[in-house]
This record gives sequence, C-alpha cells and structure tokens, in this order.
Amino acid sequence: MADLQGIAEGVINGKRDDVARLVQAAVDEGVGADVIINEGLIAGMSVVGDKFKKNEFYVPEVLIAARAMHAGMDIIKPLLAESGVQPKGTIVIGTVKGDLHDIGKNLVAMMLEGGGYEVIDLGVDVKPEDFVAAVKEKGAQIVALSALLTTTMPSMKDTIEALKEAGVRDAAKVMIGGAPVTQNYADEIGADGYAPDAASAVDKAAELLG
Ligand code: B1M
Repeated sequence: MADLQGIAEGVINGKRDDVARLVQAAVDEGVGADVIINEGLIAGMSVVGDKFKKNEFYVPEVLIAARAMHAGMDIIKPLLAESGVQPKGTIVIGTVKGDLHDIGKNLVAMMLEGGGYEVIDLGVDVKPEDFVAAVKEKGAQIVALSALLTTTMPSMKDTIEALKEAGVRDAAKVMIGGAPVTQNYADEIGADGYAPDAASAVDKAAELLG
C-alpha cells in the first residue's frame, strides 16, 4: 500500500532518497499524481512551512526539505500532463532590477512549488519589462517580487508601473517581500500583498487567488 505518510515524513526530514523511492512505489501502484502531491509532498512541505514560521526549522532544514520534495516532483512531473492535474496557479518570481540576492527568493519559490503552484523563476536583477513579458507570455496570475536592498525597493514600484503601462496590471496580483520590505511599503506602492517569510508567501498566494 502506498506510504503517503512516509513521503510527507521524508520531505519533513529531508530524506531525498526515501522520498524518491516511496513516490516511485506509489506511482507503480497506480496512485494518482494528485494524491501523491497533495497527501505526500505538499502535506510534508506545509509542515515544514509551519515549523519555519515557529522558528523550529531554519533555512538549511527548509532547503534540504525542498530538495527532497523536488526529488519526488521530478518523478511526478512527467505524469502530470497525462493525468490532467492542474497547478493551483502560475506565479512568476524574481529578485528585482539591480539586486543580486537570491537565497530568500529561492526559498520562497521552493515553498510556492511545494504549495502546488507552477513557479516561473526569472532569477535575479530582473528588469520590469521581463516581468511584464512573463505575465503576457505565461499567463501568470501572481507576480512575486523580492528585494533585499533599500536601494532596489523602488524597482518594485517601477515593476508595478510597467505592468500598468503594458495594460496587464489587472491580469496579475503583485506580491512583494524581502528583509527591508514592509506591509506599509506594499500599501504605498500599490502591491496587492506582502509576506514576511517564505511560508507566509504560500498563504498569501492562496489568499490573493481566492
Ligand atoms: Co548583501 N546585503 N549586499 N549580499 N547581504 C544585505 C541584504 C545587508 C542587509 C547586509 C548589511 O549591510 N547588514 C545589506 C543591505 C543594506 C540595505 O540595503 N538596507 C547588503 C548589502 C549592502 C550588499 C551589497 C551592496 C554589498 C556591497 O557590495 N557593498 C551587495 C549588493 C549586491 C547587489 O545585490 N547588487 C551585496 C551582496 C551580497 C552577496 C552577493 C555577497 C550575498 C548574496 C548572495 C546571494 O543571495 N546569492 C549577500 C548576502 C548573503 C547578504 C546577507 C548577509 C544575507 C541575505 C540572505 O540571504 N538572508 C544580508 C544581511 C542579512 O540579512 N543578515 C545582506 C537569508 C534569506 C533566507 O533571508 O533574503 O531576507 P531573506 O529572505 C527571507 C524573507 O525576507 C522573505 O522570505 C525569505 C525566507 O523567509 N522574502 C520574501 C524574501 N523575498 C521574498 C519575496 C516574497 C515574500 C517573502 O514575496 C514575493
């Protein structure tokens, strides 16, 4: 019988090989990709998110858990197209123009993936027009912006302005975060949401997509 609980525990404990083995066994038994993702991989990552929020887990544990989750996702991904499982939404993420910090952004991207979203990661030093292009070409419903420098926070505002100028501001919600970023700043520049950490970013994405 498929060990979905074991998959979740493997993710929580960062046991990459265990997760890959148990996911493959579940696939071989004919368990649906959606069940493996929701009751195994996502269930595990949401515990990781809760522990991170409560300071029971720190960055290294989250990265190791995310790596284990990816080992499972690598097996599931080719099956998703066949089984018709839809992601909860598409999110384009990047660190804004002028900013090269990506550790926090990568964590947010991994947690969002673990939360069941398709994540398109544009990397660092991303120009406003590249976010605009991703919304147009990929149909992203959320634009997720990260900034670690007070000097690059204005690039978040520039990105929102660029989305308006391109006529796609209403097509996607804008979520922002990063150490110097605050809810007040999000309100000031007209972002739709702010999240203080990677786990809260998953909750915020769900809230923004209703
Ligand atoms: Co830089 N750096 N850095 N740096 N760096 C800081 C940010 C700084 C606070 C250090 C300091 O002076 N005390 C300072 C910024 C000061 C300021 O603007 N207020 C600073 C500076 C000044 C600089 C340079 C200008 C230094 C120089 O060259 N003179 C330069 C700038 C380069 C550039 O970007 N153009 C620079 C360069 C670098 C390195 C390249 C050496 C390296 C980055 C490596 C990399 O990212 N690949 C680096 C690092 C590592 C840091 C510190 C030490 C750590 C940042 C980090 O990764 N934290 C940082 C000091 C510090 O924070 N202690 C510092 C861990 C990470 C998990 O947290 O990124 O906050 P964080 O992400 C969190 C949340 O913020 C949130 O979730 C994450 C997980 O919970 N979050 C989001 C992040 N994005 C989100 C998006 C969301 C939601 C939540 O929604 C979309």
